[in-house]
Amino acid sequence: MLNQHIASLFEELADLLEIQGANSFRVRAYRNASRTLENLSESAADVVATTGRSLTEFEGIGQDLAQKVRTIVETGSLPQLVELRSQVPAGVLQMLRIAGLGPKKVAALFHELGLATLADLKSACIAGRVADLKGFGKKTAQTILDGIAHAEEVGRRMLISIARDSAEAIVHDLKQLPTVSQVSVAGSCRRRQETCGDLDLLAVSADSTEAMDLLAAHPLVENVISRGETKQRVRLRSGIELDLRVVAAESYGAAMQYFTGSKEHNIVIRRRAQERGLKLNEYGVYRGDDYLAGRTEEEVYEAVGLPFIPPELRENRGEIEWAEAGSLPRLIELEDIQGDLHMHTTATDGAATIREMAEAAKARGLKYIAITDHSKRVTIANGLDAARLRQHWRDIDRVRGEISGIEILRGIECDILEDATLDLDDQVLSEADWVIAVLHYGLKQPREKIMTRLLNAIRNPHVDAIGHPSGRLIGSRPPADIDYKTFLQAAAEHGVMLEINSCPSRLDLNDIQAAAASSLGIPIVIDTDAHSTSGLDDLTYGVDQARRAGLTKRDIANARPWNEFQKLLAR
Ligand code: DGT
Ligand code: CA
Ligand code: CA
Repeated sequence: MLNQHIASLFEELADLLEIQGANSFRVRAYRNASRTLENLSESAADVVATTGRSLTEFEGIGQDLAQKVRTIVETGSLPQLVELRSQVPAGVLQMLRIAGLGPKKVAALFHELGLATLADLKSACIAGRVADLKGFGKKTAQTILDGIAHAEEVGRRMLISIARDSAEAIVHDLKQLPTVSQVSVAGSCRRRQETCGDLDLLAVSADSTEAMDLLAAHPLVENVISRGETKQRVRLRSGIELDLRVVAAESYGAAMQYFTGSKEHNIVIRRRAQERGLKLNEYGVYRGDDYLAGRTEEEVYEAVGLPFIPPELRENRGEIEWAEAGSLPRLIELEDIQGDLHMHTTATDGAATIREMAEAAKARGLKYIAITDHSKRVTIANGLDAARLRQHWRDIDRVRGEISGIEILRGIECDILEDATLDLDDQVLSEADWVIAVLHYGLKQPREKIMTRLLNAIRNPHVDAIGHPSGRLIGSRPPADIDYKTFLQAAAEHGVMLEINSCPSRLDLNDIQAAAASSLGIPIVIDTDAHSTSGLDDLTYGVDQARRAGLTKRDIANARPWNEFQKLLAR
């Protein structure tokens, strides 16, 4: 069981307690516990289950909490949570995610108006019942309606991070059943798309009833939508739906190939089968009525004359031609990454100190990092002016002297202001080891303005990289209007690196832009933009995005060893 999963149960507990009007001290204790668990360097479940050590040795975890974690690890849930869930409907919890609604307001909507779902809430807003409620008013009712509309729009797809966490937790638990011999995620989640519409799981099991019963009772599952002999569809508490299909062992590879998709990729693969006089479906590869293959995906691809194609490439964007020609790229892997060049500390809006970030990076096997706190324009994050930045760099120097085995660059994430100048002057930028320039404000400016800003930053001799170029937040903020052809040409010409920001709501550059950038020889840096030590774990999402772009170790600047990265930087 993942720490994140345990943390989310505590977070849910805090939400439920707050809606029930519990005292704020208790609520805060659970929220703190949730954060502590997320930042834990070891698996809480392993500590509890295999080492016999007590969790109380970790900071911020007392007796009571350690006992609760143990109960979760051993039983999958908490009696207290089950009790609260029976009192507060899931729809009420979903209201918390609507902009403008906190636990107090949600409690009023639930207890005083009896609203239990988003649909209830919407009709009550339209009917004027919400505006009439004490402490609400017409304006709040309208904000809630707008929030619901937005939630309906983005709620249909979920970020890959949430998709992966849910899928992997359920896969892990299904694997524990002795009757389940194989189980894996398929669909867009396996292809590592930025967002997933629903989750698709496949299993081989001697007893499908047992697998389906486990899923029906799983702590992440809200309710069962439908259940047949071999297929079950459930709704998760996060709102997303999941299909579990139980297939025969000889069909597992064919089903994985079919349900991984994409549809566009599968159409071409099926056509190749037909051209060879074969029939390909989710059960196997057939000649006439004779079963030829289907136990593994490798077999299926081999039957159509191709090597195995990594799921991240299956979008019919050239991967079949590469496979045919034997020139599939050896995709970058998480283990290839040597450094992380974008992260924050308590100097601005990060949760950990320079030292904690460096130690955490080192513990993850990284050989070099850049500390890149915000520049002064970002006032809400307590951005640094030149004087504070120079002091911050002295602090970094001190930590450098104290920790061995990891290089720490004195960096800055410098805003490209709305008037196209940089937020800090050239003198101070010239003293940095590493400068990432970014757009944060004025993202809605017209294309020419945006381009002037980006091109000015690229031409500045002190700028090493452009971070999260489009500034988008998936599902909530649209990207800036960039002319990528001009942008990429300028970056290539001036030797400026471009970032794939690994934050799951950013993933910026996206896959197509990253492929285009790399094809021009621009070194790509995959950064986490971590704001806490656990944020360093987001690297995996950036690596997945790079894999979808078809990139290899050679294409990624921070996959190079320190001495080679240094040379690249000196250019
Ligand atoms: P999503 O859920 O919207 O993020 O995207 P996917 O790719 O997971 O799509 P989904 O869940 O509808 O179906 C999973 C895979 O199953 C899909 O990638 C390809 C395969 N599949 C589903 N329906 C069809 C179909 O009508 N024709 C073909 N060729 N394949 C299909
Ligand atoms: Ca899907
Ligand atoms: Ca599906």
